[in-house]
Amino acid sequence: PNDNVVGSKSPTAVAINSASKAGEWIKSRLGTIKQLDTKLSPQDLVTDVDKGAELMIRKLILTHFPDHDILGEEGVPPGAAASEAALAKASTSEYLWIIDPVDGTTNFVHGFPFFCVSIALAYRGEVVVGVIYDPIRDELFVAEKGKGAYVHGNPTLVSEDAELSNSVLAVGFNPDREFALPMNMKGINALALETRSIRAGGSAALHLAYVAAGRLSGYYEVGLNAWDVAAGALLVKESGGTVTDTAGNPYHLGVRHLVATNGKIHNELLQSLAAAEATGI
Ligand code: 2AM
Ligand code: CA
Ligand code: CA
Ligand code: CA
Repeated sequence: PNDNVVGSKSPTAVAINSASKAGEWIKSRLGTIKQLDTKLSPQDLVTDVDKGAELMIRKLILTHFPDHDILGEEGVPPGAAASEAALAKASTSEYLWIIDPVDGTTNFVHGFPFFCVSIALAYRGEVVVGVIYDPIRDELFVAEKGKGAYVHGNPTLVSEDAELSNSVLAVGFNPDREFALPMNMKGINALALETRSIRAGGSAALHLAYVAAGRLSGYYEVGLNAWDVAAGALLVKESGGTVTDTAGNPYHLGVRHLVATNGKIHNELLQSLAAAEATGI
């Protein structure tokens, strides 16, 4: 899976083409944001670039697959209940595309160069294609269920670290300050002491791509949505890693409290979060 399949009509090719085109446009808009809107809170940002990129991706997908369903972050009303209702409704779809047009909007707005486009395709509720594109580094991550995962055509493989103590993990501070932030802070407190170090880059999808590529040994965050995670979860699994909720149940589209690792540190990480009461479950 690489650039030379663009133009054919496989779902993977359409996902790659859409993510690349949207990503290039997003990059071209970096530093130009004049109007900033918020959703649920002053921390929950949205721009015309988020909306424009989602429309661009929707149009490209529907050109090739007019009868497929699409769940995009900017297409549902803000709020956890809304996203869960949309997901439940969408679970009746045969083919469902799950789009995060800009994952890392806060970074995009502030010029911190760590954001991406995330596009997944689920067949009967199971993710079968995952594409993440980082337009700043021009890195394209592609996974197909049962066929492995790649960054620009080179197979990705999770890291070898077998213990938290020599692992670097990513964590997140997503802006739900009532429920998720206190929970994430408990986990961050524990992991800061038990790991080699932790990072919080501000893009759930890119963190997952980095776990897949062995650049991080794991990622933990409570309070995510399907579009943050769907593509990245497949990338991690197809790279030999493990993805569960914070109770250790296998990943599915409704999982909001996520643990993704190289597999080797998974149980140690789950136990550490449970001991810190940082699971949200
Ligand atoms: P976004 O940039 O697409 O909004 C950072 O920890 C992660 O939190 C990002 O992937 C970010 O995605 C996500 N995020 C932003 N707002 C959120 C919200 N209100 N609830 C849950 N996650 C959110
Ligand atoms: Ca958002
Ligand atoms: Ca997101
Ligand atoms: Ca987004």
